[in-house]
Amino acid sequence: ILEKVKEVVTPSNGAALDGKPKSDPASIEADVLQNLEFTIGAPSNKIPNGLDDKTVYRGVAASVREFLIAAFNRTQDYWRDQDPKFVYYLSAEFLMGRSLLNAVQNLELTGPLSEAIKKLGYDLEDLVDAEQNAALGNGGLGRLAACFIDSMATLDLPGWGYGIRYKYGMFKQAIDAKGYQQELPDIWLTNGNPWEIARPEITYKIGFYGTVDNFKWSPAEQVIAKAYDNPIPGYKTSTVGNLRLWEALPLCEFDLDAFNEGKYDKAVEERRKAEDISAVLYPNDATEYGKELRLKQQFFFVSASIQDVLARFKEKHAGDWALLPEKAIFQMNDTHPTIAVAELMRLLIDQEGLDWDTAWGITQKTLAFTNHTVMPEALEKWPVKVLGKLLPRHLEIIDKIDDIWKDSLKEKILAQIESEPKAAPAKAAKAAAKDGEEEEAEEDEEDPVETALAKYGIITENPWEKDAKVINMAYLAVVGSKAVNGVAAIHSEIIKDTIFKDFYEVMPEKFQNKTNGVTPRRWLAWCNPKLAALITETLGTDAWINETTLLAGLRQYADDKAFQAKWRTVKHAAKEKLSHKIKSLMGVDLPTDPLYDVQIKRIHEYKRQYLNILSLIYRYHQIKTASPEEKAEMVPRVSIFGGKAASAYYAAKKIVRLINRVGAVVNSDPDVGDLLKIVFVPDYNVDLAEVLIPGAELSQHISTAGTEASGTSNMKFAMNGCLIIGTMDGANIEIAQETGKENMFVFGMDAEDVPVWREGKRKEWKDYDPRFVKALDLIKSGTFGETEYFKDLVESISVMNDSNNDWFLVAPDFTDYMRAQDEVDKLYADQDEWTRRSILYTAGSGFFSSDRTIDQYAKEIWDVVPCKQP
Ligand code: F58
Repeated sequence: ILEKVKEVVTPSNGAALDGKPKSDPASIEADVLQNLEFTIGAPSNKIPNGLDDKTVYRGVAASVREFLIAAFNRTQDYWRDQDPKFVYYLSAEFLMGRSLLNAVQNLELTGPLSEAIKKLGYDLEDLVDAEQNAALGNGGLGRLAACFIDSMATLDLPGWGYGIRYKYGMFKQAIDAKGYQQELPDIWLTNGNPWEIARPEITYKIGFYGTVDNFKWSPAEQVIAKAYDNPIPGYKTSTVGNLRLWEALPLCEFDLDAFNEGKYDKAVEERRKAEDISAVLYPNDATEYGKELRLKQQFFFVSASIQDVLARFKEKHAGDWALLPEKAIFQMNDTHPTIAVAELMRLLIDQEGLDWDTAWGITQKTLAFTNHTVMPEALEKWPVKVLGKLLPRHLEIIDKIDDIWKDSLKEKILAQIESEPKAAPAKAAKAAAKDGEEEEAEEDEEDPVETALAKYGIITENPWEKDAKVINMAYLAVVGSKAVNGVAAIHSEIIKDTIFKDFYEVMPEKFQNKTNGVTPRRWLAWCNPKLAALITETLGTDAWINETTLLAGLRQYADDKAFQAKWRTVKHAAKEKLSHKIKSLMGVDLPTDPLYDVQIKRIHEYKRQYLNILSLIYRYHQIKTASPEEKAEMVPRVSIFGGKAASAYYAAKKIVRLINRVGAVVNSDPDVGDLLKIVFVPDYNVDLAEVLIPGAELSQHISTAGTEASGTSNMKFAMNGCLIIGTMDGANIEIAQETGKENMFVFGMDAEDVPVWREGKRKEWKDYDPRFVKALDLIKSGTFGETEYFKDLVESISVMNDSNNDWFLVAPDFTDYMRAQDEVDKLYADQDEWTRRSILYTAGSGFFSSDRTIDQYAKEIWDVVPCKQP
């Protein structure tokens, strides 16, 4: 019987029995055929060449999955046996994109697999397009998490990602005929997900609501978290890491009694309520219900993940809790997982019986926190009312953490005040004397100790609601963590000066910088194969794919005319691919001679797509009014936009519409011809980025200085030899350092001047650039239609009053932006110089590999070392 079973269930390449699948083309071909027939159940009369690409993709994915699982099992067995310290990357988002090509490339199977697929009558490239995008993330933060787990595996670092297996990921964006953004659900799991392994045996109970009696929490509602593992292959290593995502399920699947009473809704109510938790990526939080659901999601995945880690720890080290910080570190990706501080405390105290101090000591060594933004709306503050209702025991714990934390500061603060020169001791004495008295109206008359303590409060007054308190989750994370980091050098400085100023002053040692990075596998080697091949040929090795600092070796060829010509040829091929992609998606014909200028990122006022489109409106006006001679001098340009606006973000949605309206007018104007094309590519996502980035020649990273924490697409563009026009913001600054500031089109106010401007000059400034005024006039006069609709958008940057204040400095930065754009045009006319710079961008991009970032996290925060199978 066993022999028979082996015959039937063993993949023909012998994966399951020998532990290592056979990777020659013939074995892979046989295995794909077997998977098509037995795993997918494709009609046998159509195998091999009567099938559609989607079906063949599923058969191929099933085969690649065998390779992944074989190596995954070996890695995880080895790690279990070696018991190294692990990092657990807690993130509400992992924006993975597609997996097939990445897995095949990382596993070094591309050659034999392509050959096998060809023999079957198909093409690997076509199959790649049949895969759904795994879009379990909003933007940069989620994609960063995906790059990080790729690097962790490549560096053999014992580590797992932990998150939520959303049923619906990031909404799909459609642009309707009038230019409006429409949101459609992202139903990505319909055809199954071959890259995951369901673990019905790995489940945890997660409680909500209920009461606390003498520190004992009795939840009123419970759901099950079920694990799904997603193997993450490293490159040039046998290590395959893991991304474990949780699905929410009901304790009781179906209430048969209710059903028998004819109450179908009630019979499935519990299931529906539970499934809501892992249903949608960041549900609308405009309503009370939405808010609570979001907190539920956060607690759900955090609790399941910590319970999971503690369960494994207990298997090995039962009772030896002091060892936990030597075996595990949780990195909290922004504030979304920060309920972990209270949950780890609860599990250690209530479940494992540790005393408060021991638990707190362990917690503070086992958690670390990354901040990704200084935008106040994105720094989560949960109303005490909401959190206390959903997680009453956690509120108690947070309350106590807050008290102990403030108490611990009292002495330090008093000492600080006393050590301040002259006036300070008097103040302190006055404060001491006043103890217990009512506060004076005047601020400098207040008790300085109390005043100082108030600003450290984790639980504070709600600025938007009287007599209501909120929990500042970022503060909770800072207090509960061993390290806090920003994501680019400037950002890490800004957080020390602004949002965490007071915390930095009392514990400077906690604050670090970890400049973001991106995986050079997906974002150069795999998405731009021709450029990658040229780099490998030039450097004489492909070792740069893991050692990106080797890219610096390209510098010596930057002036070499023959090399420049080769570089231009491969860059042009990527442009052609992009042009084809846009043709197939939108039916628009784009010429490939003009400069390809790309701005792709979430649509946000601070990212200033508005500035870009205004300059294009002016460019359009110039074309319309130019003489034939002047036209002949102009540098033709294709401007490509892409990005999603949050569904409730009114201004961002108007900007999307404006771009689309301007595009419609410009592209159909016969006076313009090929001098300017403006396209908005709908549904910007990871797989589009993989075509847009290699094809771009200029990319725009033009946020108001001090607002973009880092940016990561800027790094991807730089790696692919795309020049940057940008402000001195986020990682642009470091990219300028690495590639030479003189090679970047830098413009605009810098981060120090922006607050000064906002405070002062803005009020009396009237010095609008005539070109800016002209561009706005064209919108106002109806050139692009919908004057009424665009009215408030126009006024938001041109009429100063209480609601309009051009907070992101579109008007004052416009003139310098136009100067930088003129420089762009001028330089593009000099193709040798342009190409030289392009080469220098790639050569200077080595620092921006996420391998470097992760290596720094591992050494400077996590204390996790590589653990590679011999
Ligand atoms: C981004 N944040 C930063 N947040 O804006 C960007 O500068 C940085 O490079 C990147 O993180 C990685 O560090 C970001 O993407 C989000 O997507 C939020 C997720 C939760 C809802 C609100 C947006």
